[in-house]
Amino acid sequence: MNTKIFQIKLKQEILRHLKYSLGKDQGHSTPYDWRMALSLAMRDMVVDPWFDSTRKTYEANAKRVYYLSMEFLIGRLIEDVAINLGFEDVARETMRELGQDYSRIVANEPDAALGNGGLGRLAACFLDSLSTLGIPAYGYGIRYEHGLFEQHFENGQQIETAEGWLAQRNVWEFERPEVSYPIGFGGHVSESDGRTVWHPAETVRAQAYDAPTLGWQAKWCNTLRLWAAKPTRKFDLESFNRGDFLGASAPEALARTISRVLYPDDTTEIGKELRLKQEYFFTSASIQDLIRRFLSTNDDLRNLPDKAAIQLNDTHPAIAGPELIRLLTDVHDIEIFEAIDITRKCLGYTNHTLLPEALERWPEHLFARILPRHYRIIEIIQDQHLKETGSNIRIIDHGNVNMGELAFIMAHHVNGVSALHTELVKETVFGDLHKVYPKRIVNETNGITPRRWLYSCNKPLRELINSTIGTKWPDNLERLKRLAKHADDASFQGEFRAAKRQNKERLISWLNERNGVTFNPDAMLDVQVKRIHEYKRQLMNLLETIAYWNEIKENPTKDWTPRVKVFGGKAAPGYEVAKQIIHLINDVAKVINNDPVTKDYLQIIFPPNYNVSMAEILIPASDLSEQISTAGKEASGTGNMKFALNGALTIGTLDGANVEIREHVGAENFFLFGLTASEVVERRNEPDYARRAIEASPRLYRVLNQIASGVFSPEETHRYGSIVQMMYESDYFLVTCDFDSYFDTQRKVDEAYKDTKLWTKMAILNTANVGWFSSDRTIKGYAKDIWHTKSLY
Ligand code: 4GP
Repeated sequence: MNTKIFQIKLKQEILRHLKYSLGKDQGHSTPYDWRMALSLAMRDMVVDPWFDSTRKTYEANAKRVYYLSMEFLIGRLIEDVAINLGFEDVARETMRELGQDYSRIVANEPDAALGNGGLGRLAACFLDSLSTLGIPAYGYGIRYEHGLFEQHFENGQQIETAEGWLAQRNVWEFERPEVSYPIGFGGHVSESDGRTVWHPAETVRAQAYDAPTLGWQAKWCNTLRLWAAKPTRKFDLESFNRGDFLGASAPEALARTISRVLYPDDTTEIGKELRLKQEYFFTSASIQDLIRRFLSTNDDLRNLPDKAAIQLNDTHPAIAGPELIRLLTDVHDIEIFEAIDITRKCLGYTNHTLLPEALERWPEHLFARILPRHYRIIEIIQDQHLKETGSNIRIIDHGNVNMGELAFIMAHHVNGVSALHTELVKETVFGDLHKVYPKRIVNETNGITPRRWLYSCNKPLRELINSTIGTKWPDNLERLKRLAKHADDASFQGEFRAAKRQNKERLISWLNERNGVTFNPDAMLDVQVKRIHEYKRQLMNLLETIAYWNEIKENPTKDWTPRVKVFGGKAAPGYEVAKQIIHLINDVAKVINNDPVTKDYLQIIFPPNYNVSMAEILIPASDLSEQISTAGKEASGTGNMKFALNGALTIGTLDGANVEIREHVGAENFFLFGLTASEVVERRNEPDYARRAIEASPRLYRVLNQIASGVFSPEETHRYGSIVQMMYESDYFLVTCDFDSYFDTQRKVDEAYKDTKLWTKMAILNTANVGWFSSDRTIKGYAKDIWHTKSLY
C-alpha cells in the first residue's frame, strides 16, 4: 500500500477506535486514549496475518511447537508491532498529524513484566523468532495480575511494590471466555472396573487470553495463550443474602489467587503450595488445550508426537509429563506404558541453571496431597526407569519429588543453553542420568531477537547499518559480518561513534527526566544490568569501583579515564544479601558522587526498577558490558549478547555464552579475566582461599577496611560488617580471588578507551561478529535437533 494511503487509513482507524471502542471525543482524549486507539488500530492489522497463519497450519495439519513457560518477559509492544508491520514512520507521522507525540505515547505503555530475568526474556525472544521463521507455535503461560514487583529505593534500600499492568486494559489480548478447562487439586484416587479415577477436592477453571505474536515483516503470526484462574462457582448468592458479603466472594477470590502474582525467583521462602498449584494450573490447561486441538483434526492420540513438540522452559512445567500420561490413560484409555512412551516422544526440557537451590524439589507429602494421581504416576515412571536402566537415580528421594530428574527422565531431549553450560550439565547436575542416557543432552546456545535488541532499540545504529550493508540483516543477522571491512574506515568509525553519542544523549535526557541525573557523554559508560545475585558479582564491580576511586584520590592530576558506572537490577524480596548489596551500591554512590576531587572521573548511577524498557535505552548507549559472574555459574547470559550487538565491549569471565561470544568477536576484542570454571572448583578446595587472596591484595584489603569502618555508612558504621566478614570467611563466589585480575583488566580497558580509533574498531567488530547470537539461529537449532518442525513459508 502506498504510504500516503496507508497513513490516511491508519488515521481513520485510530479515530474510529477513539470514538467507537473507547467512547471518547477527539477533543477530550487523554494520552492514554490515544495509546489505546493507536494500539487497537494496529492490533486490527495483525488479525489477518494471524488468521492466515492459523489457517495454513490447519490445512497442512502441521506439527506445532508448544512452549510452556512460567515466564514471558515481553516488555512493551507498540513499537514491536509497528516495526514488524513495517509502518513505524507511518505511525509516527499519523500521530503527529493528530497532534500527538508518538514517542511519548509509546513510552506510556506499561511493560508486560511476566518474568524475572533471563529465562522469561528468552521465552519472549523465542516467540519473536518462531513467528519470524514461520514455525507454527503456541506460547503457554500464566496471565498474572501482578507482574514482577516494582523496585523503589528508600534511603538506598530496595522497597517492593505490586506491579499493576492490568490496571489499564491490556489491548493486545483477546479474552476467550469460551476456552476454559477445569483444573483439580487434592482429593483422592479410586479404582473401579480397572479404571483409575481422580476425585479432586477443589477445582478452578483456567480461562484463555490470546495475544497474537507477529514475526518480522508480518509474514507469520503465532499465539501467546495465557491462562487466568477463575472460580467454577462464580458467586455464592446464598451467603450474600445472609449478609455474608465477604464469604459470598470467597470462591472467586480463592481461585484468582492462583494467577495473581508472579513469584520472584531465587527465594526459598515461597508459598510452596501456591507455587505448585500455579505450575500445575497452567501446565494442565495447556496440555488439555493441545489435546483438544489435536483431536479436532486427528483421531488417534498415539500420533500426538507427530503433531506436538512440547518444550518445558525449565522444570516449572515438568508436571506436563505425568499430566499428559494421566489424560492419555485415565481419559483416553491408552495403556499406561504406552502413554509414557507417547509422552516422552512429545517432551523436551531446557535447563537454565546449575545453582542447586534453583532446582525444584517438592516435599513428598505436599506433592502427594495436592496431586495424588500424579504422585502415583511418578512412582510408575520411576519404577520403569529403575528397572529398565539399572540406574539408582530416583525421582522421589529423601522425602522430595525432584522435578529436574522427572523432567529429564520424561524428555526425549534435554538441553543446556550455552556450550559450557551443557558440558557442566553433563558433568554435574545430571551427571548420573547422562551416563544412563548418553544421547539425551544436547546444546542450544541462547540467542536474542535482533528486531527488538537492535533494529527497534538502536535507531541511529540501525540507520548506519542500513546505509552501509543494506536492509536485509534483521532476519539474517550474520550479514552484519559485512560491516567488518569498515572497521578501520575513519568515516564509518566517525558515524559509528556518532550513533553511540546519540544513544548516550537519549539516555541522559531519559535519566534526567526520570531521576534528575545526568552524566558526561565523553565518559566511558560501564554497565552492569541484571538480577542482583552473589554469583553475578555486582559486589566485585563495586569493590573495584571503590579501589579506582582510591587511586584517583591519591593522584588526582593523572590522566584518568572518566567512567560512569551504571548498575541496574532487582533483588528477590527474600534474598537478604542481594538486598544489602543494593544498599551498599547506593551508599557508595552517595559518597563517591559527592567527592569534589574525583567527580570528573567517576560517577555511579543506579536507576531503580530495571526492566525491559530500561534495557532498551541503556544497552545502545553503553561502552562497556560487565559479564563478570563466577565461572561455571551463569548458564548462558543473554544481556551479554545484547551489549555486544550494540557495540559495547565486554569485560568478562569464561562463563556461559561469554566463551562463545569471545570466540566470535575475537579474543583481541574482548577483555578476559578471572579463574576458569575448573580453577574455581579447585580454588574452593584450598584452605582459607579468601583470606589469603585479601592478604595478597593491598588494594582489596583497603577497600574492605573502608567498608567495614563505615566510610560509606557513617551513620551506621557496622552496617556492612557481615558482608566484609563473608568476604573473609566464605566468599563462595570468589570475589576475592578474581579481584586483582579484574582490577588489572579494568586498567587495560581504560587504556583502550583512550585510543578512540582502536576502541571504535573493537566495538564495530563486536557488532559485526555477533550475528550468530540471533535467536533465529537458536530456534532453527531447536527445530532441527529437538522438535523436528518446519517453517510453513
Ligand atoms: C537464566 C540464567 O541465569 C541465564 O544465564 C540464562 O541466560 C537465562 O536463564 C536463559 O537461559 N536463568 C533464569 C532462572 O532466569 O530463573 O533460572
